[in-house]
Amino acid sequence: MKCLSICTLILAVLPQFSCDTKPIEKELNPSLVLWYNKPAENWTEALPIGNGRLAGMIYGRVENETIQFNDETLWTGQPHDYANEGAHKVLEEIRQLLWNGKQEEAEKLGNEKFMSKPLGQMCYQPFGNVLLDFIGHESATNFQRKLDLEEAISFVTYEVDEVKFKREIFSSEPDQAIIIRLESSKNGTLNFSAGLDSPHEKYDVLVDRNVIIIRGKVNNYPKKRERKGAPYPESKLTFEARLQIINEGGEVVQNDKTIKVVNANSATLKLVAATSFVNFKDISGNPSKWCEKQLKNIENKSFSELKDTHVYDYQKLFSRVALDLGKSEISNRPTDKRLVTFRQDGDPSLVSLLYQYGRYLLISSSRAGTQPANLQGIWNDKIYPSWDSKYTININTQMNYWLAEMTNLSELVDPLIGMVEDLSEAGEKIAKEHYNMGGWVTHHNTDIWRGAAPINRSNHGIWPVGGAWLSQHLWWHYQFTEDEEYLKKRGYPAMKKASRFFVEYLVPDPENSSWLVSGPSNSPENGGLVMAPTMDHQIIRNLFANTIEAAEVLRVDADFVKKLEERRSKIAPNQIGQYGQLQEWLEDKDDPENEHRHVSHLWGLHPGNEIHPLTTPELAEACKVTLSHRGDGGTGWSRAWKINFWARLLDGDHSFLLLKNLMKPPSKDGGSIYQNKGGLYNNLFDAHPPFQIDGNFGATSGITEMLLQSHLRDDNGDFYQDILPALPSALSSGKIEGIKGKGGFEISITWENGQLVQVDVKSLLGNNLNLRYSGNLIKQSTSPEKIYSFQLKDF
Ligand code: FUC
Repeated sequence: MKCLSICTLILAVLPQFSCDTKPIEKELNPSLVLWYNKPAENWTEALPIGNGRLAGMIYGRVENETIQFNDETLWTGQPHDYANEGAHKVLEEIRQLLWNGKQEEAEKLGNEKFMSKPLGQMCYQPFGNVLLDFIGHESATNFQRKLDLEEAISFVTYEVDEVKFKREIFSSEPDQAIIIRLESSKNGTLNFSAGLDSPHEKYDVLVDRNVIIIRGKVNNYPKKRERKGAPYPESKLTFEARLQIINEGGEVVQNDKTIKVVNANSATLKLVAATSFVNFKDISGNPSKWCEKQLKNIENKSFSELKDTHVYDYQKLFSRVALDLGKSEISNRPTDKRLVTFRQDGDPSLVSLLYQYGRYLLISSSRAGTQPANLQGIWNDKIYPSWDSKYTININTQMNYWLAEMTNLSELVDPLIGMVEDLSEAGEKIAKEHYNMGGWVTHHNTDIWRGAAPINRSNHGIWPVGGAWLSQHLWWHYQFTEDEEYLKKRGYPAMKKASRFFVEYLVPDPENSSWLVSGPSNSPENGGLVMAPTMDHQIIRNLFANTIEAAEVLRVDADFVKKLEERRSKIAPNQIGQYGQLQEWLEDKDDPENEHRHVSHLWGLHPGNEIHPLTTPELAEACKVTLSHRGDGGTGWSRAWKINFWARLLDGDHSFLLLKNLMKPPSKDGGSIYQNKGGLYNNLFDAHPPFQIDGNFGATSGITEMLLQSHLRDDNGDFYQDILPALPSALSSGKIEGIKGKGGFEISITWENGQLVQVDVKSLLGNNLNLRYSGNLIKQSTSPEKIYSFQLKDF
């Protein structure tokens, strides 16, 4: 009855809505469970699991289950030096051509003499598939598949002839394996056959007792040669996976390449996998040995032990943050149905689901000691994925990590820090060969081999601030944790070397010689090769400021600090142009009709902190003008960035509008016009399109920015904790627990009817607290581990 009346109510506003709230086995928390009543037809409907390294995509097919899996270290190519030796000889000429307005010639020279060797980088690869056949299950009823974010476990349940079948699948970090549990409700009725295959050309499968083994070698990069004929490096990585099948009841029958389980009660399958990758310079690993050892390590562990260990480990991270935005009857529908109507019904619990999904995906794709999350996290089924599923660092990789510190997942930044450390080594050679300068530099893409030279084409490839932007995350990690040991050993050395490059790189502007500018570079990926793009200046200012402060914290390098201060004060300032817009370049040449997906020159607003309505109101207004030119559409990640921008501009409703524009099924034609792209697939993976994970992470960051911002500081350097700075009217009541502010504060906020009810702040480091709500400030000294509570009346 209740459902009926609510459905009728909604039907009045939603013509295509159908009442689909079927009774389901156990109550599914709509803020924490993705679920569906049919199997996945394609990859972007399958459900992702991962332990930072080992990924799985579960289709939930009844008779022919497929679990497509990856190991994050399986890439084409081999250790490679991408430097174009002596490229620096044309640097000055490119600059002069640009100063003289000869962009085309400058780009031509860049393409001929300044680019990476080869011109592209390598690509992330799929590994294989676990294939499970359940003969006779075609007639299944009561089907459901789900992904429970609370425990990071995917389930498939259905009935055949009144027997209930259940699959439980997870990727365990502590046990470094994908575990598949198969159960039936009646003893002796579990029958299936298991196999492994791979999309690579060279592989073998064999069966050894109750283990299926697959061994192979990665295909070569799909393109053989670059434009000028230089070959792409040959693929050298080898891989191996082992699937062990442990049956309870019944028996095991070995075939040549598959294993059959007959008349069992239940079975546990353990999948381990590895490659010969050791690090970006070393591929001498032995995947066979690793798999053998790993299976041995877990051989005596029962399913329930493995599951308990997994859940305990995962929840240590995931449970730190809880978000409740309320729910209603419509929240109980399958996830794909909820997505279709979200733009009309604005179901707040779908917002919490997407929020926590971002955290889930980061925990699943980025653990200490692994590779950072790439364009697709660690999930990829294509031999030739879009943009190679590598690391695009002119926005995408950084967006992947915006949420990490603020949603209380600090330790997951470790892989990004590790990558920056590698790049600070590989990029040293590029600084030398391409610029004849010290320090290190990285351009707009990198891969597992830490390519740092400019790729593709000069008009967007020559962009030297990739490493400088990445270094922002090194400093954030310190600001959230104040871990001095980390800063000394890892963060500061890379930041200092990045700054060293830019001390030499900046040049005086010929029209105003007291200003220093960047170039040759580009404003990603708009307008071609130029001198003096605004974004570069904002990033370099930020890098210098952070390096100066880090040196002061560590009490080192006083002379270098002076030099950075002097250089920093001369970097060309932000400019407001003829339409009142923030200029994308030093020259006032923005096109108000241009709806380009990148909004690079607003970097200083977000993720930078040099523009804000309270501190630089004119520049903040100019950012609004720019955003009105760029519009409210774009690719998935572009929409996600705009959620963050509008939150920083303290406009919660506009921020929510962008969130709504992101939370829709992707347009049917794939969105040939960039402005019409974006959306979410049925499994809530963000659609560029194609799938790109940055939009997921950027959305979680943007929702956090609506509720808490901590990037502004007072004159003593203490951070303001701005509570509900951009609360949208659509999320008028709710509660968030455990998010983090800079300076070491763990914060929980309750609000109702658009107003704060209570805020609890746990001080982790004993810093001074500047708690601000609705323009009113509470100042409070704190002690570590103490919780401070305030209510609306206290402000
Ligand atoms: C940048 C963006 C594209 C895409 C690619 C991976 O080049 O401009 O939209 O996200 O990265």
